[in-house]
Amino acid sequence: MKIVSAEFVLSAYKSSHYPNDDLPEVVLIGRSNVGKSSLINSLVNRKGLAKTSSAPGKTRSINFYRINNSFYVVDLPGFGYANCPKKVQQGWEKMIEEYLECRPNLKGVFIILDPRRDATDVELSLYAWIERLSLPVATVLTKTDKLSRSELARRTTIIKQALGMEKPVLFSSITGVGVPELGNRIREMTA
Ligand SMILES: Nc1nc2c(ncn2[C@@H]2O[C@H](COP(=O)(O)OP(=O)(O)OP(=O)(O)O)[C@@H](O)[C@H]2O)c(=O)[nH]1
Ligand SMILES: [Mg+2]
Repeated sequence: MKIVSAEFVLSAYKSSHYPNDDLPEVVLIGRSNVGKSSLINSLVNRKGLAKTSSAPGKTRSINFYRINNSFYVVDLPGFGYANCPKKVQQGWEKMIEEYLECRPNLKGVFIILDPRRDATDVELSLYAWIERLSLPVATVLTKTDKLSRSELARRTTIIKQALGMEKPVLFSSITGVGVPELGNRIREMTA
């Protein structure tokens, strides 16, 4: 996909704040620090468009990025951030739930995983939930630059089996591997 334009549009904390237009959206969901915001920057080749941090819990609102004036990529706060006060995490969960369940523009979900970590019950229930909502779903394994080729193949098989998913997109924000495939998957979902 050729990126002609990419812009941050707004941050939302509830549905009344979401963009008021009919463009299709895809959303990124995954653990805190897994690389969701970095993935947006790589996709559009713009360092710093989405704010990233080595400390988990950087993204705290639902952030809408409009690409090529034809679709949105939506960045969510990560879940499972250990040092996060319970009340704050519960607030994020409510926010994410409201978005996933009540957004007609939403055309597909990308679940982002770090292949070095096993998928947990949280990811499993996320898959089940998205299936219940009848939303198309794809998986992205990010930070693949951190693993050797053989280790990545081994870990990919384990995670695929645990989640029973289709072929994941193997991605790295550092090397740019997976950017074209991610673009293709987004285009399929938003077409
Ligand atoms: N080596 C490597 N590091 C990455 C990659 N993607 C992200 N990172 C690093 O991982 C850290 C977290 O990245 P973010 O993009 O902020 O992660 P996030 O999922 O948006 O985190 P939250 O906003 O807290 O949910 C940063 O230090 C990034 O530089 C990658 O593909 N490879
Ligand atoms: Mg983030």
